[in-house]
Amino acid sequence: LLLIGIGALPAQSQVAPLAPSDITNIPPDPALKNWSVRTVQIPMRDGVKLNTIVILPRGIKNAPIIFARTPYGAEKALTGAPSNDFRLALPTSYADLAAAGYIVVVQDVRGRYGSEGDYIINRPLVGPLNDTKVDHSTDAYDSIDWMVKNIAETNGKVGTIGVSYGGLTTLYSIVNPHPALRAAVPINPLVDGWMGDDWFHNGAYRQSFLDWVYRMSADKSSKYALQFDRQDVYESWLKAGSVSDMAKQLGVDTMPMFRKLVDHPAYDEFWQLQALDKRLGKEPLKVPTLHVHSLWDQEDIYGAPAAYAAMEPKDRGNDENYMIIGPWRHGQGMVADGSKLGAITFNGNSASWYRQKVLIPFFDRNLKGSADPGIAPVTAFETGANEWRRYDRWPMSCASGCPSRSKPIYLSSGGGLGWTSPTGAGGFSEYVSDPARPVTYRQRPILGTYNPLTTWGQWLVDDQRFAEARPDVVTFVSEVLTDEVRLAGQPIAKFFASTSGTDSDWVVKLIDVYPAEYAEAPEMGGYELAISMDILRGRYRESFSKPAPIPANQVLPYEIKLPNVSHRFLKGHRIMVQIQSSWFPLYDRNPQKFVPNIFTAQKSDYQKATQRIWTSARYPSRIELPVMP
Ligand code: PG9
Repeated sequence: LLLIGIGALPAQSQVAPLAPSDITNIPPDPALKNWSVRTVQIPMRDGVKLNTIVILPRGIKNAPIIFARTPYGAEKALTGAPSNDFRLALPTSYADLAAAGYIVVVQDVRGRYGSEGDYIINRPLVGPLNDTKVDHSTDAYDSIDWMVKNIAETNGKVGTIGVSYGGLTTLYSIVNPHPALRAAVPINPLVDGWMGDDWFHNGAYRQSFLDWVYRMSADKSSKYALQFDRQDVYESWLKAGSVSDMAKQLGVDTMPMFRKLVDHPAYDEFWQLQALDKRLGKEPLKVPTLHVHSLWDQEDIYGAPAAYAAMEPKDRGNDENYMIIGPWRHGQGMVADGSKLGAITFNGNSASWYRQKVLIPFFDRNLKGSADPGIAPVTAFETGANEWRRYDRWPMSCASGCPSRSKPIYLSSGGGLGWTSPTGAGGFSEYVSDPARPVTYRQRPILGTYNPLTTWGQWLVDDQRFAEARPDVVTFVSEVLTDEVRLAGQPIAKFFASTSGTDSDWVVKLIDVYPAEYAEAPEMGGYELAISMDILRGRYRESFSKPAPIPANQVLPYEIKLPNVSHRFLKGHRIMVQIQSSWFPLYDRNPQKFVPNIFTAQKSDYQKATQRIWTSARYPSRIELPVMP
């Protein structure tokens, strides 16, 4: 059979010639495409031209513009699935806005990607920190001015939007705003880089952004990326020593932004003058603003509520300064799926709900003159209960001046947590904090922030049982709750601690412990969900701008303002507090010996310390919880 088969093959000359190529280079018929793009170079007042991409849904006219300014590449707005349909081609948020009848404009900030000029990371406003005549406020102004005069399809009204760094440029657009700017939506903005957004939290340095510094400084379009020498960066960082040691190893130490960090470890004027909430508090409120906050924002958990609070006193009619608080990670409100974060689910797609019910109606009202959609001044997702709630202000509960009053929950020796203050004398919980074995912020292996396999965006909802199991983490837990506990505001940790060292970090975590047996979702049984946690570098306990050694072995009061919560502890759950002295390698290690600048600590400076959290009548350590009726 085989022989017959071979014998039956056609002779070579009968094979049909291959066509030169199947590639025809025929673009889709423009009539099939429901959008178009125009790239323009917009001149600024100093002659520098900014690369700007104008996205126009087909047939659009007399339409408002939604304007975003980014350091991460405006072109990336166009790198969705190649499609003749903008719903597929654009990122979800831009696609939703285009579908709602908006022209979407995305611009490279000066000095990045296609834009001319010098790039300065977080370029401050013209003034003591900026001796040029241009900043993000003037660039937004000049761009808007050009757009309303040169984009024929617009109705002359503009709204600004952006996430994170783009949230910062959005907030800058409302400082001395152009008259055509009628609405702003800063999302998870970087507002105060020292107090609680990207660079530091209460003075503890977030070294996980060292590779960000490299990417943003090495060239203008982040062509280069650096890799750590280990997949588990915990090891890379521990081997390296201080942040400066690592920076030298990676070649970041001479980059201007890194020098600024090393030269300004404390909350000096460099940071104070850039704090946008402080600045916005001094500006008139001219542009209706919707602040977007994510409860589990792993990068900028401070910014949105701080900017909202700074602007709120100017909103006399309670109808110009809005906030939405979602159950999200950084930027999750703008992406397709808001139905879950890590292991936590939200009873539907909270992100698309926000875009359709709040974001677009907010823009429609201010940019198209649509009827008042009745958006609440504050819309907050209550995690735990998984419900959206409408409030007329934020916070709803605090020590004084809010509709409800916060209530302390006390730590007790032996690991309890309860509503009555301790009566006895002398209790404490002790642990040894060893910089050679720092507590990790999540379970190892810990992948770099830019490792394609990382789940960095969800670390704030990681199950905290891994930390509870360590001898250098102390845990306090309540009885099983027989009533629900609702929180709406900012918890404040007020605790008494001593250390055998002369400097120390303190990390406080407020946790919802699920019932051990959880029939609804058995895999969640016993889950320890952190709802609010933060770090304080002890040297700043009296002043953020003037660090001072901690007197060894003295019991001292500490206060940490924890991130905002909108949460319901359900019946059958328990409330937990964990305290520890490192959160590595997200934050650099405190040597636990006072040194002038922790960035340049020597290996010999790192020492073990014995830590005590005091829990007596004299030292009633507690968390002030923003409880609701
Ligand atoms: N949160 C980001 C960032 C800004 C500045 C420094 C480091 C990170 C961002 O997403 O833009």
